[in-house]
Amino acid sequence: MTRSESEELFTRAKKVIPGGVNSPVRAFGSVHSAPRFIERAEGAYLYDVDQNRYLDFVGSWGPMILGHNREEIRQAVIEAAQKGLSFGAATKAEVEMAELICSLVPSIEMVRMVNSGTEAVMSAIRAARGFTGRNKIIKFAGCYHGHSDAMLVKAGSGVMTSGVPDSAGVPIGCAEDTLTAEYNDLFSVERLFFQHSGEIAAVIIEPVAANMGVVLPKDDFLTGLRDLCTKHGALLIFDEVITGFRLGIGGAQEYYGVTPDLSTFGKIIGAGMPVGAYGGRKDVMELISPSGKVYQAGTLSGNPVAMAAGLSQLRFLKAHLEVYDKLEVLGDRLRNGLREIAARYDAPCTVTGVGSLSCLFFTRQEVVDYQTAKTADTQLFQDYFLWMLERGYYFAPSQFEAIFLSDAHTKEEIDGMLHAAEAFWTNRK
Ligand code: KE4
Repeated sequence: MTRSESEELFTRAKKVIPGGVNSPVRAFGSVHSAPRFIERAEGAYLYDVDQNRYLDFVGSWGPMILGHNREEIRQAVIEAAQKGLSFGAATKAEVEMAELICSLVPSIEMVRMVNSGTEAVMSAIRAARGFTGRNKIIKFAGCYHGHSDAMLVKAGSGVMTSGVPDSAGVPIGCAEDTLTAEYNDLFSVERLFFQHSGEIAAVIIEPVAANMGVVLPKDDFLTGLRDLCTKHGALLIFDEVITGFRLGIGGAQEYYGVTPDLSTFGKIIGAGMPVGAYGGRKDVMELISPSGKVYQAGTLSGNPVAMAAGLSQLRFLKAHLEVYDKLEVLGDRLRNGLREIAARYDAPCTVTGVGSLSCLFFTRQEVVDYQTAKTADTQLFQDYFLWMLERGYYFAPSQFEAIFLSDAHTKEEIDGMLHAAEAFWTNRK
């Protein structure tokens, strides 16, 4: 594969954009390579500026559940754009989007559109703090909820239960109200509720963690969180920016049968356009300005072109629920195929996932939380990633991300990828 145009663009980019990219993971830093600059995408494929074609297992990190450049969605965007790009005023499309989300996700009684998952999480946390009058938030090690200050926090030292900044520029004052628990460890949550009784506004979790690789909730973990939040008067926030409308039309909360008080969304509801949303209980959401005392705003929130894209994708999914059955079949084919290869070659791999979300961890350990996820051999991941990229398979350039499938992928393409994956191990013997 030639890379000259991508390499030239990356050289130029690094002079005028921090790290040469507008989001860090795109820089290919953790695989010690240079990013491929993508020119266009169609169905399940990406095409880079050097005319290389890749089968895409990132899907723009989640939005492209129906594949790239879907005709219905492109036409909806063009039609909306012909009427103008933004009015800064109320539009019908925003009402239709809110009504559709409320109809598809039973826990959502009211919803506010924003422009990213980060903004959705930041706003949901402010709503929880405003509703409860409490300051502290519990998050989980390994879960990512966007880059708002309160979420860029890691666990303090053993004795300290308060958070410490996980990024420069985050004041300790923003971090100390964020507490960190361990995924799939209800006791680590119960202990924080005991230590900070009456102080915890909310627990926020990715109901299926997809930012430390993919880690599934153990039986009763999510119901246990639900019970603890109810018992202690805290709100349960499901960050469904990835899982929303991906695990099913009702997201992870429908798939696992657990009802959060608030949920955050992004990605799929924008179909690739910049969209986020947060919503849930009416008694909480009515506190959001202008109906209540919790301020939140946005120039482009509910943008008509973005709404047209998101409405088109959600309406298609609602009308074609069989897409989720297909994604389950394709996901099982991918996961079982990778497991069979690992068994044949005694490869140090663990495969996780559900539906169209998967992860190939390069570790023999069962991965149930951040500590076990971190046992993965990232050098081996890098070798595998580059082997697959050179053969036209585009995965997330980090061990701690997800493999995303779409309605545009086929069994034959999954099998082709598995063939290349097997060759990686044959070649290493
Ligand atoms: P955005 O602000 O990037 O739209 O959403 C933040 C966010 C919130 N919650 C969850 C569960 C998320 O996964 C994300 C963002 N996901 C990453 C992929 N792991 C976005 C990719 C990137 O940062 O470039």
